[in-house]
Amino acid sequence: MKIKSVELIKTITNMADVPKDKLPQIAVAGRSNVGKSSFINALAERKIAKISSTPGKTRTINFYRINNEMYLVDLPGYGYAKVSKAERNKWAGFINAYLGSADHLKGILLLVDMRHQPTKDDIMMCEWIMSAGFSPFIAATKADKLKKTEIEKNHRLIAQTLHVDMENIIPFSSLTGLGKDMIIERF
Ligand SMILES: Nc1nc2c(ncn2[C@@H]2O[C@H](COP(=O)(O)OP(=O)(O)OP(=O)(O)O)[C@@H](O)[C@H]2O)c(=O)[nH]1
Ligand SMILES: [Mg+2]
Repeated sequence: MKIKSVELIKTITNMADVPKDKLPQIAVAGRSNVGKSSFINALAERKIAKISSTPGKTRTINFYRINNEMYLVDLPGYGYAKVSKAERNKWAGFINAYLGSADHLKGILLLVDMRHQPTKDDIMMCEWIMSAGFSPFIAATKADKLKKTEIEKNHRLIAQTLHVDMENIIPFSSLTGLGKDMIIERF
């Protein structure tokens, strides 16, 4: 797929507002601050999604339409400790409700931070994705912060930790665009 346009169509806080048209949806999931909104900006080649160095920036589910062909869905991040438990539970409930029931959800792209071993939350999310019948589709973000040898080492570590083949984990950088074309090809 060649990306010609990226438009923010809808920002929702309620399942009733999920777009009802038939376009397939691919959700972008991952820990808070891992780079989900930056990933969407890298695809759009402009700052369409709000990003922040403070975790917990995205607090709604945002639907970006690509070329009138599909939606990329920017989700709030999980695992952010600095919000109240009640608020965290509210987000988790909302994310789960969306992932568990979106009729047109075609895939889930899981983002993990390439610099570190995946967290317990990452492992849980990955297991959930596979148990829900989606194929593993993972991008390892912030690869620009690693040397080539570290990229290779961590690529293997992430694959082992998540029990996913290395070919389904794509080293990615929203700064350099590394991995972007490989990811788009799989949409
Ligand atoms: N060096 C580098 N920094 C990145 C990359 N991706 C994201 N960042 C930085 O990481 C921080 C968080 O990025 P966001 O895109 O807001 O992360 P998010 O996953 O949307 O976070 P929440 O909305 O809080 O869940 C920002 O300071 C980004 O500039 C990357 O590939 N390389
Ligand atoms: Mg975000």
